[in-house]
Parts: sequence; structure tokens; C-alpha cells
Amino acid sequence: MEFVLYEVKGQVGIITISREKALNALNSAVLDELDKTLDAVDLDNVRCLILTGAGQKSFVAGADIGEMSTLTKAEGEAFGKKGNDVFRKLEVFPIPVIAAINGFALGGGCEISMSCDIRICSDNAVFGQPEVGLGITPGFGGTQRLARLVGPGMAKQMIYTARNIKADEALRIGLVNAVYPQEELMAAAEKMAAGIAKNAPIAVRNCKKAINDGLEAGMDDAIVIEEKLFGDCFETEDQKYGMAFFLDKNKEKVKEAFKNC
Ligand code: DAK
Repeated sequence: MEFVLYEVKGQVGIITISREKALNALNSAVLDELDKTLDAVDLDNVRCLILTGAGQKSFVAGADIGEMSTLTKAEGEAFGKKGNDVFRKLEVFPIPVIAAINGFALGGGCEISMSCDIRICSDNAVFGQPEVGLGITPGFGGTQRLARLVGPGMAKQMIYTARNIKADEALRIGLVNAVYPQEELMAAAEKMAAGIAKNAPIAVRNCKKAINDGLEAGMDDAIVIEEKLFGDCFETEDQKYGMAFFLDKNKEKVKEAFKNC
């Protein structure tokens, strides 16, 4: 891969978008490599992913404006679909994905972070949806996911004004969960990912599915989705070991059992 790096630390996979000279902007090649990287994740071993950008300055500075500038209508639609397909793959990926946002997260960069389950950022991070200044609408789900995350009023303000916001404001409006000094960001992401990875893996996956699917349904249907995924746990070793060892009061054994589930 030329633009996407992947490494596994324990049960955590780290995907780094690495196109530093263009501030990690997303061109077709990056999107193709991201897609292939996700397909290759070993889900028998890896329990949580971290997505970040190379360098100290930018997470992802958006879709590649140079590549987009000459697109025809049909090509624009194809580019939008390529991005949307990868972003959706991340969103419904069976295991949790943490975005470790280490700088600019503009346009497609903000959008890809919103396809992840959890966002944490460095103190120099900058978020925004600058598309209307470029004569386009957000095209990788920004109009949809931003409104769901921070509410329609704040999403509309950010999108209509194209104004960037800094890390502290992103925290205040709930776009990110936490802000860290740049040099501490990856350690914090890895610690959170390891904390997720040590829990019962099928239960974690079912929680992700229940939250995602439930948010797309009305409450009556959402509760049924939760009931079904809760019920499914009772056919797993996760539940049998988890409860048996809890009742035995043997916490170390629980940890070991989950590690090998
Ligand atoms: N695309 C391509 N190259 C980019 C880029 C981008 N988004 N952002 C930065 N670069 C490149 C710069 O051109 C520059 O390259 P060289 O000139 O060195 O060759 C290099 O990265 C360093 O950038 P700067 O020199 O500009 O660095 P500064 O520190 O001065 O400024 C900046 C950093 C992030 C404030 C600035 O680079 C900037 O404003 N970048 C553009 C940010 C932006 O507007 N992003 C949103 C892009 S629009 C759709 C599908 C997708 C989308 C929309 C529709 N459908 C198909 C419907 C998505 C749209 C977007 O994401």
C-alpha cells in the first residue's frame, strides 16, 4: 500500500492514512487502499481499530480538491459513491473504530471521523465542513452524520457558514469525546482500544450493532433490536464464562477467558 499503513498491536489494529504532503487528503487511491485494508483486517484476532493520519499537522484535510476539480457529473457521483461505500464500511464494521484526530479534519476528514464509533482529538485539531465555500455540498455523509451527532442547529451553522472550529469547541458540542496534547493522543487511543478489546468480544460487537441499527429505527423497533442481540449473547462463551466467573469472584479468570473467546 502506498498511502495507508496498517499495524496490529495486541488485539488493536491501527490504520494510518499516510499522504502527508497533501495533509492526508482523500483521493481515489487512498479510498481504494482504505477499502482493501478494512477487508484484510483479521477479525479473529483484532477487536478494535484506531484510524489516524500521518504527521503532527493533519488527520485528513478533506477530499482531494485537485482530483475533484476536473470531475464530470458522472465522475463526481462515482467518487462520492466510492467514498460513501468506504465510510459506510467503517461505520458498520463489526468491531469498534476509534478516530484519533491528530490535526485538520476538514470536509471529508471530518466526515470520515464521523463514520467512526468514537472520536478523540489532539489539542491542535480543527474541524469543519468547508464545502459550500468550494461550491459543493458535503458529499461523504456530512449533512447526515453531523446533524445526528451534534444536532441539526449546530450542524446547519457549521455547514452553512463553512466556519472551522477548534478542538475545545468540538468537545463542547459533542463532536469529540476528549482532547489530548498531541504527543499523548495515540497513547490515549491505544489505551481506550485496549480497554475495549479486553471485554467480551461478541457482546461488544452486539452493542455496536444495537446502537447503530437502533438509531435508524423508531423506539418500538429499536427495543426489539436490542432484545434480539441481548438474547444472542446467551449462545456465546462470552456470556457463559463472564457470568460463571463473576459468580466465582475470579476476575483474573474472566479476563483470560475473554482474551481467548
Ligand atoms: N486536497 C488536496 N490537497 C490538499 C488539500 C485537499 N483537501 N488540503 C491540503 N492540500 C495540500 C495543499 O494543496 C498543499 O499542497 P502543495 O501546495 O504543498 O503541493 C499541502 O496540502 C499543504 O497545504 P497548505 O500549504 O494549504 O497548508 P496550510 O497549513 O497553509 O493550510 C489547510 C492547511 C488545511 C487550512 C489548507 O490546506 C486547506 O484549507 N485545505 C483544504 C481544506 C478543505 O477545504 N477541505 C475540504 C475539501 S472538500 C462529494 C464527495 C466528497 C466531498 C464532497 C462531495 N461528492 C462526490 C458529492 C468532499 C469534499 C471535501 O472534502
